[in-house]
Amino acid sequence: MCSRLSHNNKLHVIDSHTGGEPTRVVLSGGPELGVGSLRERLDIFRERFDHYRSAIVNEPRGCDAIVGALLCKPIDPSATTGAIFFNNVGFLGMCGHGTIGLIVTLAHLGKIGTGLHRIETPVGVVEASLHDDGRVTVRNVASYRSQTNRLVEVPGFGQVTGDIAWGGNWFFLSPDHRFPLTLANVDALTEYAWKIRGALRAQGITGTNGDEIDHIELLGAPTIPQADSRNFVLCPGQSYDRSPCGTGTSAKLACLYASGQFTEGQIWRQQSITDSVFEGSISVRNGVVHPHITGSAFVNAESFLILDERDPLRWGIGSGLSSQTVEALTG
Ligand code: PYC
Repeated sequence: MCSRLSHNNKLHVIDSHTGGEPTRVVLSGGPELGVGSLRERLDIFRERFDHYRSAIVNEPRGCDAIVGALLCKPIDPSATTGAIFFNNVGFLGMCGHGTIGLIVTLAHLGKIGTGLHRIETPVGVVEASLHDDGRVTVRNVASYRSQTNRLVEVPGFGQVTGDIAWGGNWFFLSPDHRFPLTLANVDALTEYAWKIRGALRAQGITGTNGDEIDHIELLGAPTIPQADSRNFVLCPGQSYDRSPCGTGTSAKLACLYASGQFTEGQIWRQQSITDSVFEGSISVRNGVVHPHITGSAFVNAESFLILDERDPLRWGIGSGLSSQTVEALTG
């Protein structure tokens, strides 16, 4: 049978996981997004090439938990690379576990060594240090709490209180939940967190500038002695973060700092629902908090994704795109 695959139908990817949460780095074969700012390139990706996002992370090649990272040429010459992060339903401003996975992937390829690296993202430049022991510390974007003890009326659950904070994504952080934060309760936690998210949207409760709060972080006591807290984070596509969530841990650190419970020099150990742990600390300049998140990632696959023109599901299940629509979008 003759093959109808051309060079453009293949994407070279490397998969890794950071504390259980998968990252798929696209090295080549992704959409051509031009040379604008990372924010402009993200807009082009979203408006014209969303089918690539779906093809890369959705079934049948991916799963709901995978975060994709498209490598882009950075504008800032001091940056090692640019990266646009995306998931099963859309795009992320920043991704902590994904940045750790990206750094470990670049090291696996021999493209970087230990030391400090700058990564340009649509929400700003983040710095990441690769340590001798293979761990990575991400110095995240400036993070802050925008609302404290905000009440939301959640259908079926009543009033729930939480803080609203930015850690590179918007989070509603709440210690209010009826279910122990264990893997056995993932379905109940998912349903509860999803209802909180819906209630926030319905009641017009947003981040700064009306941004949607699309991550829900439930917090509780740790179950391992080396941790300070355990979390369950529900991501925008209704999948839970297997890692302690880099941006979620950043949002938590911003809240702790704002309430005077955490300062420079301290370490916060955040346990995830799968028991992986991130270490967090902060640096503060003129009142602006930058969280530093340390974790480990492991490369677990290197492959080519094949977009076979004969495959009716080549753009992923749920992309909702016919091949005619894709042709119209891409010209
Ligand atoms: O680690 O920041 C993170 C993250 C966001 C969504 C999934 N992981």
